[in-house]
Amino acid sequence: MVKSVSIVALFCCALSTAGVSAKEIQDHNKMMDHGDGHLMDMDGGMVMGQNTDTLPGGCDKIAATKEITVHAGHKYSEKFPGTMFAFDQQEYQFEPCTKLTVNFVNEDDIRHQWMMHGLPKYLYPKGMFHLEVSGPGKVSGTLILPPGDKTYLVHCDIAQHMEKGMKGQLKVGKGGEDLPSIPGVTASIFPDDYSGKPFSPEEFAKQEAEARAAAALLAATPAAKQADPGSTPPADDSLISGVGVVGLAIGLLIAPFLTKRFQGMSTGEVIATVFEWISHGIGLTMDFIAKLIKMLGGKKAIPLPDK
Ligand SMILES: [Cu+2]
Repeated sequence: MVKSVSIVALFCCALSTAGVSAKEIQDHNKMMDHGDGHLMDMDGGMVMGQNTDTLPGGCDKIAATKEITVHAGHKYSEKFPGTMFAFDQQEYQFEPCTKLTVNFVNEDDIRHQWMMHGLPKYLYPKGMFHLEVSGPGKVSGTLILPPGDKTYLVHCDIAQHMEKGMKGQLKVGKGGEDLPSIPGVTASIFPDDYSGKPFSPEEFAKQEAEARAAAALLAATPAAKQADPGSTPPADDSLISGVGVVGLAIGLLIAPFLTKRFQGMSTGEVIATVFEWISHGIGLTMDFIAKLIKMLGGKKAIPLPDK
């Protein structure tokens, strides 16, 4: 009797161990479509910014159709000392205007995301394409990559997951400038310090100032070369009026920003972005005018009746 009980106990024990070691990946393939490329289910699966058919401005046709599977989990961080989370791949490259399907597999018992930033906002809400799974599971989404050579950040936006290694870069065409601190791909702006010296705020501030100055120099260099000639008045003294000087100053101030903002964009995308700004500006002005009228009108809100 004792023997048979112990055999049953052993059998149950073996079964439960197998259940723990073999992680089941739930396929989130029955999500509800909320419209605007947003799909969700009740089990923590989510897709945002899905676009299967609208061509981004500047794309004549879908250049290629690709499908990748991205794995995310703690175990992929093991090859990068000092990290906790990672994707199985840190760099991707595709032809501009590629229709890309991403199968995102989360292998951890926590929430992870594969979020792509910097996409054109007229097509992707907040410029994002976003896949998310809570716990071990798989979710799939599709987008159409914009034209132009640009490097996009992909990361997990759960607090500290990117800082702890879950990030990568996706290059469209030749890509743009490399992003910093992509595990195994690029150097960190602020390298980890294992020297054992006590933390010095002055030393840190100095390093940070140096890094910022270097970044500003990098951003300003192409801007100076490519600065819009229209913003520079001709070298005729009589034309340098107060307005001219102010205009020049504003032009010089915003030139690096504009150059950086429009880098790698097609004419269509630049126009779409400028229109987005103008419509936003008009909206703000209208709001302001409405508030002003309300204020000048002096009509107070009708008070709630006393109980
Ligand atoms: Cu994560």
